[in-house]
Amino acid sequence: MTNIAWKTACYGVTAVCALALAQLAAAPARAANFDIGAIDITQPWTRATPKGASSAAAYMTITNNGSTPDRLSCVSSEVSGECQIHSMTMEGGVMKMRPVEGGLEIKPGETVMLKPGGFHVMLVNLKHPLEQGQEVKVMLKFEHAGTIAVEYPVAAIGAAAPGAAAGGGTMMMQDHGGMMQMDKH
Ligand SMILES: [Cu+2]
Repeated sequence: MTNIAWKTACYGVTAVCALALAQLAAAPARAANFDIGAIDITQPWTRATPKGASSAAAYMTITNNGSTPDRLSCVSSEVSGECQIHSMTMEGGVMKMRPVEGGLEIKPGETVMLKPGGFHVMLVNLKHPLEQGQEVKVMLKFEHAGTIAVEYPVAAIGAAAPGAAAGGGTMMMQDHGGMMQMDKH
């Protein structure tokens, strides 16, 4: 494994994003689906944050089963002062994050995965660290489908995926059954 010191431009909240990309750990995971209108949200998850971190990223898979495009924005979360939808792109060897203007478009029939290294929900100005095994409630707004509260189970610090033994070849667990019961409380 290479341990790359990612550089991010995240409006002054770089610490967690950088750490999250660089660190590797196994993650517990539970799976829950959230539906509103034509929008189907699966496998929401986030990660525990190191002490002093000011932000965290949350992830999920979103499918638009409708016939019109929809747009995702983040309204609020119970653990942070603010929340935003960010994109992440590699530019000249540097990872850059920025808010998605006007919301993240999800086209009819399209599935968009928010995941490390890509789109994510950015929880800015954390009120307290996120702890593994907890759940974080976030209010999301879809322009057409409406507003929905989604619960994000908190995986280990630096986890690359929910329920995965993290690393370069990350394996996403498809099975929502017994394999995923790895939480330790
Ligand atoms: Cu971000």
